Amino acid sequence: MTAPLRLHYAPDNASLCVRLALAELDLPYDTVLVDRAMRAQKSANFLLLNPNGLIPVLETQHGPMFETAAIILWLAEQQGDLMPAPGTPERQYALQWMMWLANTLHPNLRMIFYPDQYIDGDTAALRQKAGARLIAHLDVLSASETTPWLDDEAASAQACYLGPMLRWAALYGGGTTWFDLQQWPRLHAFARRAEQRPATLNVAAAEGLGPTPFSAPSPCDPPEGSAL
Ligand SMILES: N[C@@H](CCC(=O)N[C@@H](CS)C(=O)NCC(=O)O)C(=O)O
Repeated sequence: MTAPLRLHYAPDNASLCVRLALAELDLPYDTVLVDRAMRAQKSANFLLLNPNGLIPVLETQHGPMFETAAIILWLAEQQGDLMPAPGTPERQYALQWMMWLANTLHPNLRMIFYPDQYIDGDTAALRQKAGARLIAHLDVLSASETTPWLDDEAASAQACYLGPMLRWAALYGGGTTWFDLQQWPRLHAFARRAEQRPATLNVAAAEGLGPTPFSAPSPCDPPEGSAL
């Protein structure tokens, strides 16, 4: 790594997934706060880094990179074992689930959090439909036999991505009681394991996520910036 990595982040935003990967890999990095209260993600300077106006961006020695899953996969190529080796059956399924997290679960959550970015007018029906779809997605994930990483002690790229999404689903999907992670014992056990990892404890402290950030999240209380 020739230049320091620089993560443009806001507390409890998608940058959290990248931060977890950086921490798991023990890679040094700097952070730059994106001030969401000022909509800094839509500022001219930020749009030069990510023309989509979305957090996160990771600046590498090659330039700024956006898209959470791509960044995590790129980091996994640099060092460590967040992804199985190329050519293995384990990698086939790890890639499958990374794309599912990025293309299915994450966009579904975005429709719940930002419905007005998807339709004009009354957004209640969209949020309700996306909420029901989220439940169905978690049913699929929980029942899968190609997800050994859900039951694994070890860190993985998928775990870095999923942990925060379970948190956001509970916190920002309509209050902490709109769904109960314990309805999926396997996902709940995953969340309990993931939130006790040293890397998660460090990142949770840095972003004020509380003691049970994935299994029983409370609103974040960050030392700087804001989640929304
Ligand atoms: N597909 C993008 C989505 C990122 C995303 O949704 N970021 C949110 C924060 S969690 C954001 O920037 N929201 C602000 C906005 O939509 O203006 C990725 O995976 O990086």
